Amino acid sequence: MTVTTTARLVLPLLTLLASTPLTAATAASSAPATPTPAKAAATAPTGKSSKPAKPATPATPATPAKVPGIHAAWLREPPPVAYAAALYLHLDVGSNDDVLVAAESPVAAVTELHSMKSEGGLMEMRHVPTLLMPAGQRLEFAPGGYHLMLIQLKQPLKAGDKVPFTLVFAKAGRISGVAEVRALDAASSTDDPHAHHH
Ligand SMILES: [Cu+2]
Repeated sequence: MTVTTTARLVLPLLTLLASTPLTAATAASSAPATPTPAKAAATAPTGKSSKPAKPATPATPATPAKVPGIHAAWLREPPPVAYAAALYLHLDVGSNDDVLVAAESPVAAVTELHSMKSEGGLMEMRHVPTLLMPAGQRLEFAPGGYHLMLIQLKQPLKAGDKVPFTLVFAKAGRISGVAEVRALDAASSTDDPHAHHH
């Protein structure tokens, strides 16, 4: 069971490691995820009891697991005829490792997770089906790196509009956010490959 889970996570992890633009603000605390308590001796000595039998420890729930948090989500106002637009955000992963498995937005027919990197002088975008989210980290989806690709926009998006979207995690489930559409300024318009057809 553990093995298959690990195997399932390895691929996205490699994807994560291979793509540098996604910066994790927090240094990875490489503490083992599940500290294994020393196992009690298999055979309890019958003679002397080392500890008084205690009633089961009351279920003091540890601090509730922190779910992923979405911050500072935005996208650049796309040209009126744009087919697609890139949405950026910061993501605090929460207290569990998780895997981002899907994204949705009502303003687009399809929403995909994309990576972007420069290859031979060209910015190349890739569809990333799933992405490992290491516990406790803040991941930055920013221009030039990871983004949510809103494909086949159903409506024009204007500066000031709020665009609802949802990220779907393997463990945490659906987490929704709202991205603000920011004005397309001349300085940044030329470096945005999303301004053109996908
Ligand atoms: Cu894209």
